[in-house]
Amino acid sequence: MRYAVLVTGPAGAGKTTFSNSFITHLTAAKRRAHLVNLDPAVNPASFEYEPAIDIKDLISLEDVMSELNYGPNGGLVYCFEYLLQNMDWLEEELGGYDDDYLIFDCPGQIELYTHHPFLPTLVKHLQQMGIRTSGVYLIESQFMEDKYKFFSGVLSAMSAMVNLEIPWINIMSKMDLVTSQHKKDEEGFQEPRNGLRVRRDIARYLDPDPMLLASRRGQEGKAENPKFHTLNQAIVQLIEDHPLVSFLPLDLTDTDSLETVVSHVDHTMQYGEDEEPREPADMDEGDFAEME
Ligand SMILES: Nc1nc2c(ncn2[C@@H]2O[C@H](COP(=O)(O)OP(=O)(O)O)[C@@H](O)[C@H]2O)c(=O)[nH]1
Ligand SMILES: [Mg+2]
Repeated sequence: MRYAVLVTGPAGAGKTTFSNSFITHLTAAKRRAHLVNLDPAVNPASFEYEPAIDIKDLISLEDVMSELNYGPNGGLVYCFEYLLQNMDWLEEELGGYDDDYLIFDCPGQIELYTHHPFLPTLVKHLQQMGIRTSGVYLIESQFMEDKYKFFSGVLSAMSAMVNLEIPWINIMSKMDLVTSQHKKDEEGFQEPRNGLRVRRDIARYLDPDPMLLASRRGQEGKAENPKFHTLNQAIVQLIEDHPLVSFLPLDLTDTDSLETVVSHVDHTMQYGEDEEPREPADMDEGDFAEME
C-alpha cells in the first residue's frame, strides 16, 4: 500500500524542513519514505534528502523564466500547468515506488490553496492510482502574535481543506520559537515580557476558543474598528461551527512532538490497517542486526 502526504502551507511555514524531518523520523523507525519535490523554486540546499521525484526534472523555473520571459510568479504557475498536462510523467515516476510514505513537499503559492486546479487534480490522480492521500497544512507559530494574522491563517487552511476534501491535519510549526521565548522569560534573561501571555495564547490558538478571539480589543489594547469587529465576529462564528480548525503544535527540536504529529498522520491515513503483519521472514538482515 502506498500513502501520500501533501505537505502544504504558505511560503516559509517550514514545509521543506518538516518534510525532511518526517523522512528522518520514518527512516529511523525502519519505515520506507520518499521525498517528492513539487516546488520548482526550491533551493536544493534546503534538502537533507535527495528527492526521489523532483518536478525540476520535468521543468525548471529558470528555463521558463529565461526562455518564455515569465516573471517568477507567472513562471511558477506555468510550471504547475505544465505538470498538470504531463501527469503521466508523475505517474511513471511514482510507479517506481511501491510501498509506504511519499512525502510531497508542495510549493507555497497561496493561489494553489485557494482556487488553482493544481492540487485537486493531483489528488485525483493519486487516488486513481490507489495511493491513499492526506494533507497537512503548516502555519508558523509567529501567527499567534496577532489574531488578525491568525484569522487569515485559519481561513487559508480552511480553504485548502475544503478544496481538497482529503483527510487533513493543521499544524502550528516552529513551536521551538515560542518555547524558547518562554524559557527566556522564566529564567529572567529578559524583561518579564508577558511569559504568561505567551503561554495562554498558545492554548488559545491551538484549539481556538472563538469567543476569546472575538474580544473587542485589537493589538496592544487598541480599540478595534467597529466594521472589522463585525467581520471578525462572523469569522469567529465560522471557526466555532467548524471544529476541524484546530492545530497540532510541532516543535522539531523535540522528538516527542514530531512523533505525535506522525502518529496523527498515520491515524488519519489509517496507516497499516489492512496490511498483513510483517513476518520475520519478510525482514531483511538489517532488521535483525538492529534488533540485537
Ligand atoms: N526555529 C525554527 N525555524 C524553522 C523551523 N522550520 C523551518 N524553519 C526555518 O524557516 C525557514 C523556512 O523554512 P522552509 O522549510 O524552507 O519553509 P517552506 O518555504 O515552507 O518550505 C528556514 O529558514 C528554516 O530554517 C522550525 O521548526 N523552527
Ligand atoms: Mg519549501
